[in-house]
Amino acid sequence: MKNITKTILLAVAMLCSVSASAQRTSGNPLFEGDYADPEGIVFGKTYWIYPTFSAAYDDQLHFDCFSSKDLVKWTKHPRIIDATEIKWLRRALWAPAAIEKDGKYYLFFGANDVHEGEIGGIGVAVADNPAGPFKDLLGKPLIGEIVNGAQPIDQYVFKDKDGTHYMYYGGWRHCNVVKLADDFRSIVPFPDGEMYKEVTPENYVEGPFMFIREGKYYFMWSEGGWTGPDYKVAYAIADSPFGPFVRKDVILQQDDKVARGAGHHSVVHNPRSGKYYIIYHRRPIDSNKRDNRVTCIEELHFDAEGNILPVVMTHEGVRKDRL
Ligand code: FUB
Repeated sequence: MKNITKTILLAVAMLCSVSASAQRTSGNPLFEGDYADPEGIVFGKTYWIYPTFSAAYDDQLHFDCFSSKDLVKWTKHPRIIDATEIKWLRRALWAPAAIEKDGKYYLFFGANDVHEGEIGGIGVAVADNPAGPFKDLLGKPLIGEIVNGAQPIDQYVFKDKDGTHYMYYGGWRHCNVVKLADDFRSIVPFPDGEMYKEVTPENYVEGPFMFIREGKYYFMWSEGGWTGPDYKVAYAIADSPFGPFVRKDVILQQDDKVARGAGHHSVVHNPRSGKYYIIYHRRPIDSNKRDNRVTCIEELHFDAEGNILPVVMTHEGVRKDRL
């Protein structure tokens, strides 16, 4: 009897320690459900992730978002905006990009998988809270035309060192940068009068992202096809937000032991711990379903010269890291 009790106690202790250690890392995926194109951002002491709801185009009519204090425990905020608010949305609500300005939260998004002559493109919504509810700011696209061959999707809004807001965007293998007006209601000309500058790097397909580290501009993007296994993330380092963006290397790609179709990412930085994280989507190794894309996280490492080291995809994710 004594031995049985001892065995039971040992088993309980082992279970407790497994669950305690499981809580020490985020695990991958970070949360349940098919979510792609995750845009991570820090607002105050909270991490936020704004992803695409990954489903058939006709069913992509809303966004959910997620928040966390420590990267491990995530809270879902359902339906932060949907088709009842964006009157011109028909389908394919894609790749949100959030930014805070003057106490308001702005959510840029792509809608309708727009082609020449159709209504759709990049829109913008605003809220008093990062979890919404977001209101369509314009009631129409901010950019609805196809310029330099770039489909108006996959925008990333970047605040430069001098406070200027630029928006990088583009699908179909072309990337443009535009300058946003102070109220985010329009785009304004660059000093040379141009409205759109093409900054497409070699092999670029979609999903641009930018961050500054130690004074350098890290420009990143996705290559390959998002529906297949060969999706990947590459990057360049530049001295200016306009490039030139000379492709350095691929840093994230499929791993036959872990997952395929890894790409469309973002990067968050914790200024307190100094750590950088890449948040990206991938398709589980045992899945061939196009929309079975899940949101994952890994720590991003740099070498002494500032180059980004290849990302190792894991099932464990990252450890707790409070802001
Ligand atoms: O999720 C919809 C589309 O898939 C995105 O806009 C692309 O970047 C690709 O990830």
